[in-house]
Amino acid sequence: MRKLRRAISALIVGLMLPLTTAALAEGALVEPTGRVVLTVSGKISVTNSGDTARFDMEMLRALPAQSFSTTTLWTEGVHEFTGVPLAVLLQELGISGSTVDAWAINDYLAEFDVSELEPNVPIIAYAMDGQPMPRRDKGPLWIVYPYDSSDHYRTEVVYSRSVWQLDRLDVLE
Ligand SMILES: Nc1nc2c(c(=O)[nH]1)N[C@H]1C(S)=C(S)[C@@H](COP(=O)(O)O)O[C@H]1N2
Ligand SMILES: [Mo]
Repeated sequence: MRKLRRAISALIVGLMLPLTTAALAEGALVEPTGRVVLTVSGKISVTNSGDTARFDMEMLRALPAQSFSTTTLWTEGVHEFTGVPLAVLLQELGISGSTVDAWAINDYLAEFDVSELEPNVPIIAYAMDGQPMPRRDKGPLWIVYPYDSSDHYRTEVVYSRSVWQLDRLDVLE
């Protein structure tokens, strides 16, 4: 009898530990205090608002940042863009899907293959030349590639993935 009880206790502890660890990991994302600029839904394990992860600008700026200078088809001259790499953001959220839909404020949609993402390209840019981008200048969030650095970034597919006024990501199977 005592043996059985010990076995059950061990079983309960064994079951509880991973649950506790998962709960802690899921609680890791702070709540937005400013205006929400990006909502991530779908197959993510880190959330702060029901099944979604909502970010204000401050939360995005707190993630590892990447900057590069490039021209774009849609701006004049060379500009420095700063943001969080899409791959880094997805990793922070513990995604399990393989496709990501990126939606703009006007419901424009572009699809990304997670396996094709480079560690630092593209970025979800939140600043151009160190300044926030207003909506009329493709902001506040714009998926940007270093177009000048390689032919591979000067293709119609990459252009179509250069979603400006990004406001939602949805992680799919
Ligand atoms: N928010 C948003 N981003 C967008 C688009 C759009 O319509 N809305 N068009 C995409 C496509 S298909 C391309 S080729 C490029 C260039 O769009 P343009 O032809 O309007 O310059 O921006 C991409 N990013
Ligand atoms: Mo396009």
